[in-house]
Amino acid sequence: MRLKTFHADSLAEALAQVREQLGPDAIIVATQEEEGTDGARVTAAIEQVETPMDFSAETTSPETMDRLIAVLERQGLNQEFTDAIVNAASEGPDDSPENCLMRALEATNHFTNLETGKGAKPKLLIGPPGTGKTVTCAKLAAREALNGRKAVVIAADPVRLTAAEQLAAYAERLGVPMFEAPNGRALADALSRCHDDETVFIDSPGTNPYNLEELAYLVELCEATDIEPVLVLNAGRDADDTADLAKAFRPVGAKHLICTGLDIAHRFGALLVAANAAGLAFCDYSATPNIANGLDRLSAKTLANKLLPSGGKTRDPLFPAETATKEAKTHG
Ligand SMILES: Nc1nc2c(ncn2[C@@H]2O[C@H](COP(=O)(O)OP(=O)(O)O)[C@@H](O)[C@H]2O)c(=O)[nH]1
Ligand SMILES: [Mg+2]
Repeated sequence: MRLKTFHADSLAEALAQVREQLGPDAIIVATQEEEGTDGARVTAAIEQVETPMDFSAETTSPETMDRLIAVLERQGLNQEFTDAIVNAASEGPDDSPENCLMRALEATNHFTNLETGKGAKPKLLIGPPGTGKTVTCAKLAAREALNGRKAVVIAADPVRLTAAEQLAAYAERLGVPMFEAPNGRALADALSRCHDDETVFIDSPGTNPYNLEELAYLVELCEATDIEPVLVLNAGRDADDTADLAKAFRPVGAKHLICTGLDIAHRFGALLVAANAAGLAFCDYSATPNIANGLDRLSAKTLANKLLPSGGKTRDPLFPAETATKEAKTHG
């Protein structure tokens, strides 16, 4: 059985698409008028012709698909992106729900590493106020230091407020050099004093991306020198709001997204929708305010595990005590 969802301006058009793409034998599983629009959504299923020797024709089982749909519905994704994941997951072969979800996430998102070390571009952390930019800056520098590499931090704040002091305190504890740069020219000057083997992490002020003057300051920093902006967004907002924010930051040119606050939210769909809407690749995530080991790579596998916790069976390295307690309760 293969499931597929179709969107169209009317129910009749969606049904016509079903017939055209899946043929006359397709079974209509669900139809839905789309809220607030004249559009319609139709989910249809088709029995696959049995070809026992052709394993590539295997598809995800209806039980697995039901579990995935139920999980995704709780994640605060919007309908369009839920459908994209469901369609990708239904492409089989059948596997555990975690693996099907992982494959679907890989097919619908980009996952990458933030390049650091010799020759890597300086990273400028941008985002709305309070998403964890300053702390993330310190975490990135700490990770370099823990891996035996050199890091430098720069506070690029036009008005020297407490933010620079916060970063200075982290830099001192980490033993990494820190500069202050209140404008593009000062940033270019500070960067010219850094060495090729030092990865530079630049903290920026909390920015309201709907305020063009604030956004222009970030663009000025990026134009002053060859740096790589990285968007920092926290979990816990509404999907469309998070997507609007991510899109509003697009003029700055970030290609990577660091997700924070995964320990204080239960729904991560908004981050998926935002990354997709703004064409951003997931790189690292944070689920702790702690600086040391405060970031981890956000792979499709990690994200699938976050979206689909397997009832305490999989030990989350970030919450070992919690999962251990759950297991003890289950077995004891
Ligand atoms: N629980 C938790 N707190 C975080 C995380 N990331 C940042 N914080 C906290 O969020 C607050 C704001 O962080 P800060 O870096 O100052 O945000 P900024 O305004 O974007 O620079 C601080 O109290 C951080 O310790 C996270 O992943 N989990
Ligand atoms: Mg800050």
